[in-house]
Amino acid sequence: KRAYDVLVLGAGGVGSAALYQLAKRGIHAAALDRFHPPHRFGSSHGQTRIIRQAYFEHPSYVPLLQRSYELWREIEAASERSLYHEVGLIEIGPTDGIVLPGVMRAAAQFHLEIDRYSAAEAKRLFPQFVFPDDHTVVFERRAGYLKVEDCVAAFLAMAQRHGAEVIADTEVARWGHDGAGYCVSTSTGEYRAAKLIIAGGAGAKVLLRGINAPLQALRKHMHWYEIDDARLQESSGAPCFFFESSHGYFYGFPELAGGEGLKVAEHGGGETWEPSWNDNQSADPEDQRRIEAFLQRSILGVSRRPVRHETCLYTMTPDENFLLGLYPGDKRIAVAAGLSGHGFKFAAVLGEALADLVEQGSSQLPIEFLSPNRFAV
Ligand code: PYC
Repeated sequence: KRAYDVLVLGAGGVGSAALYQLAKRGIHAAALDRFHPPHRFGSSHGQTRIIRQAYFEHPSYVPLLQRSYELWREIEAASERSLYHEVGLIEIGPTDGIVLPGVMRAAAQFHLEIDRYSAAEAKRLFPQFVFPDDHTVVFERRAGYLKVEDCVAAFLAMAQRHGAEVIADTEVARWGHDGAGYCVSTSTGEYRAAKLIIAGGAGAKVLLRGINAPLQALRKHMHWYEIDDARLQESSGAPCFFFESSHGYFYGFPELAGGEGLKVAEHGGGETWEPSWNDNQSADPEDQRRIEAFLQRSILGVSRRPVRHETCLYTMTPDENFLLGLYPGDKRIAVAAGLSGHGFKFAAVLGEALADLVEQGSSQLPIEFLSPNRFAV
C-alpha cells in the first residue's frame, strides 16, 4: 500500500490545483483520477472557459475571483505557459434580467471596471452581435478565457515538479477510516493517507456520502462552427460573449489562433447524466438546433458548418453555489463539489482553499458562504 499525507480524489481543474498547492507546501500528496488527466470525460476540457470578475451570480464570489486571478498568473509564470487570455467579455441581456443587474451589483460593490452601453452604442462598437433594442450591454475588459486542458496540465506538471504523484487510470471504489488513517480502495489497489481532498467532479456524488446535497450531474454540449468573418477571431479583437434572452443563456468564444471556429454553448438545460455513460459523447440534435437558432438570431459572420463538438459535465447544487469546506463532522477531509457549471475560473483558488483546509483546518479565504454544512445530514 502506498501512503501519503494527503490523497486528492479527482485530478480535474480543482483537484490538480489542490495537488499543486499541497506539493508547493512540502506536503507528501498524490491525486487519483479515473482517467488520464487532462481528459475529456469530466468537466475540465473543451479548449476554453470564461473567466470574469463582475460576478452576476453573487458578489460574494468576487474576492475569490480576485485571488484566483493572482494564482492563475502565478501558475502561468511557474509553468511558463500562457493560460489566461484577457480578450474581454461582452454580456448582453434585458436591463431587468438576471445577468445585467447582477454584473452591475458586483461591479459597484467591488469597484470593478466595466463599461456599460446602450443597445445603440454597443451595436456600433460590436457590430457582429445582434440583440433587441431594449437590452443593455456591459463589457468587462479584465475578463477573457482560460485554456482549460493547459491549466490542468500546468498544475499537474508543477505539482510533480514539487514531488507530488499523479495516479491515473484509477477508479475509486470506496474510502473509509480505519483508526490509523484513510484507506482508499481503487481499481489499481489500496492507497492510504492521513487526510483526503475530494474533488471528484460529477463522480463526487458517490464519494460524498455524508453530505445531504442532492447533486445532479448534467451532460452538456459544446460546439464549434466555422466563421465567415475575420472579425470573430481573437486576433481581430473579438471578445468572449454571454447572452441572456427569453430563449435561454448562451455563451461563447472567438476563434482562437489556429482556427477551429467560434465556440458556442448553452449554459442552461442539459440532460441528467449517469456515471455509466462515460463513453456517450454523441451530439444531441435538439441541442444543436437551439445553438444554430441562437447563432441565427444573435451573431453575424458565423456559418452553420460545424467543426467540432464535445460533451462536458455540470454538477449542480440546488442553489447553484459551490460546495466548499470541511466534510461535515471530519476536519481531515476537505471537499469541493457541485460547481454548477461556473466553477473552472475558480479552480486555482479552490485548490488553495482545499490545501488550507486540510493543512490548517480552516482558510483565511472568504468561503463560509459555500459551506457544505448548509446541506449536512
Ligand atoms: O462561468 O462564465 C461562466 C460560464 C459561462 C457559461 C458557462 N459557465
